[in-house]
Amino acid sequence: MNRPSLIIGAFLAIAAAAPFAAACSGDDADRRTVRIVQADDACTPGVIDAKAGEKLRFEVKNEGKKDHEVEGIDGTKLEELLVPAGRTRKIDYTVPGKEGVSKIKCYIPGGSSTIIEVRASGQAADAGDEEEGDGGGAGTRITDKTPLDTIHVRLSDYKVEPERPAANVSGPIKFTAENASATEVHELAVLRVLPDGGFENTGEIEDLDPGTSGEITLDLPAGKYVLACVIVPGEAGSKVDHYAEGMHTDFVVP
Ligand SMILES: [Cu+2]
Repeated sequence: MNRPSLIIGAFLAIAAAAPFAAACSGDDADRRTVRIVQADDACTPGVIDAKAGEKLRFEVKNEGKKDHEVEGIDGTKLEELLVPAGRTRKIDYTVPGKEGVSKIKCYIPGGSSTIIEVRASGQAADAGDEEEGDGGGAGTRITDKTPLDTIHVRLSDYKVEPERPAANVSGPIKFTAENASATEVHELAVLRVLPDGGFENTGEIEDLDPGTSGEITLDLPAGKYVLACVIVPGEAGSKVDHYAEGMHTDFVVP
């Protein structure tokens, strides 16, 4: 082989390898940024159009005076994200690899809520490693440490009733929740009260069908908490806001 063809050969090898390298390692570069703006009465936009399998980066800007949360609901794999008043936070989301609608709840616990629909259309941009929602736990303080205390909580229409109003200790605390309702899906969210009066959603036992139970262990610092069901209209087939209906109760971690 003479020299010019060697150079051409090397060039072709690089040209062929480049898109592959981008697909493997350029995760940040090929994410499309989608801005979500939170005001105290609603979040916008209400609909996000995307391609099946598309990689998105939500840039969530809270222009309100209250802390907001965003999280995936009804099987959408998006962890809770707390956005304090006046701040912007980013979170990555990969659209499921087939056509359909994923729901994201943008809300103030006990306040306004918007369900944002991510509408996936067309062929998968990158079919493959999507995961199905499992209705399991999610949250920021989930731990696999051995719990130091266990709190049993009864959920009904529309009450949250822990067996005790306080834990015995701070640290890893296991919550078990039973949904005693005959008809409604409920969940248990452990909300930590922040100095500004907002909430951090430390973890949830999500989407408990009537008559079912679940558990979660959370590593909790001392402080004031609220045990709540934060299902909003349009989530899990509900027509009402469960927190507003009374599904919240104060709880203390000493
Ligand atoms: Cu509920």
